[in-house]
Amino acid sequence: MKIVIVCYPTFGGSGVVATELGLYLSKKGHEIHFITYKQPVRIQNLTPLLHFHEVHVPTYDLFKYQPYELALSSRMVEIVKKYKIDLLHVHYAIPHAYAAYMSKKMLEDEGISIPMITTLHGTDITLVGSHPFYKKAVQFSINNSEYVTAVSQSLKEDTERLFEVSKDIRVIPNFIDLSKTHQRNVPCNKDVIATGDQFVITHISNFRPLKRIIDILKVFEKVRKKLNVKLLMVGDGPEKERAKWYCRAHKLDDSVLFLGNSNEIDEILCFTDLFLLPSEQESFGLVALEAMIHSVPVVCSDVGGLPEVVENGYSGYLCPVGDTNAMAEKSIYILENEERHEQFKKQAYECSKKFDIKNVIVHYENLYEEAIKISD
Ligand code: GMT
Repeated sequence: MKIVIVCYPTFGGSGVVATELGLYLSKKGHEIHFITYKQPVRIQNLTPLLHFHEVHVPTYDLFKYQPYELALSSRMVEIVKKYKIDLLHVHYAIPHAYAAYMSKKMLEDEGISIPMITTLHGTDITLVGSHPFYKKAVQFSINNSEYVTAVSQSLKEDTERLFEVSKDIRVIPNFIDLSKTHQRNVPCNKDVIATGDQFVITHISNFRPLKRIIDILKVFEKVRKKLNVKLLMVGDGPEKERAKWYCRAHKLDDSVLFLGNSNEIDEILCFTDLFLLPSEQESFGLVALEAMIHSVPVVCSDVGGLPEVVENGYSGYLCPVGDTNAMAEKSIYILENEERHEQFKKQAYECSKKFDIKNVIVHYENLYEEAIKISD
């Protein structure tokens, strides 16, 4: 099949999922065309089956806001015609689903019929999409997609609660390429970060307010009273400065490291002993799965899709949002006993296996085939 994938090219979960999906599909022999404003961060090499088409938005003084979706939909029309594309798969509803619908209509005008699939990732629904300024347009694009998928049952239910949806939303969970992680053979040098007997606790995110960054530091402070620990804060975003300030004020500077955005997530997770994700909302929590694949137990909040990813008391613990005491208690419980820690590590890895891309990809391929068939 010849498929266009539209996504955000950044470190965010939706972009990572879309990129990994495209990479895997191209390895399976499908022709994949990414259309976005920058080459996605996880794509290093383009091949005859893996293309990237940049969307340029020239600046023009009259515009206060540059019309990205206009440029994107025109680019989609151009690529569909040039490469005889079979299907559009857009990740993240805003503005991708809207732009895809426009390109679909423009193509119809030229006698070309093309199906579109929209995959909802979370914030496009729960945080931004349901805002009155966007709601109508998001609802319209969801209802006019041939198929709509959500990355968790929880996100499907949120979408049905927040929008008037006339489509049956299919749940296709996020995934991880287990074989790729095994092949990578990453160096696992814990001693560059921590002393021999120190536990490494890690958090990775875009440091937006919904990640509850200060909760991480509060949990860490409590754990530090009992155990020799170091905290790695990976990523960048609006809450980072406040977090640094908190560390200074609470004299945590010597045991908290802020690493910024990183392409070395596998290397970092390889020597991590525990992962913290106390988010206010998380429709799936891809980063929790990325930790688990590296045998890292996860202590997180009991929200959204996280209970579908992390098994309470098995691959980690789910605690009420904001309950930093419970999160600290569970973290200490996992780490303080070596045998127990080993058990949790093994179980975290076991749990991650059900999200192997090999098991998930077939759901997308089947959906693509159905969509192409109905639009013929
Ligand atoms: O979590 C973020 O802030 C990034 C966001 C995104 O759109 O990239 O992540 C969302 O999509 C991910 C991939 O499907 C999910 O794993 C995240 O849980 C989801 N974030 C939220 O729901 C807050």
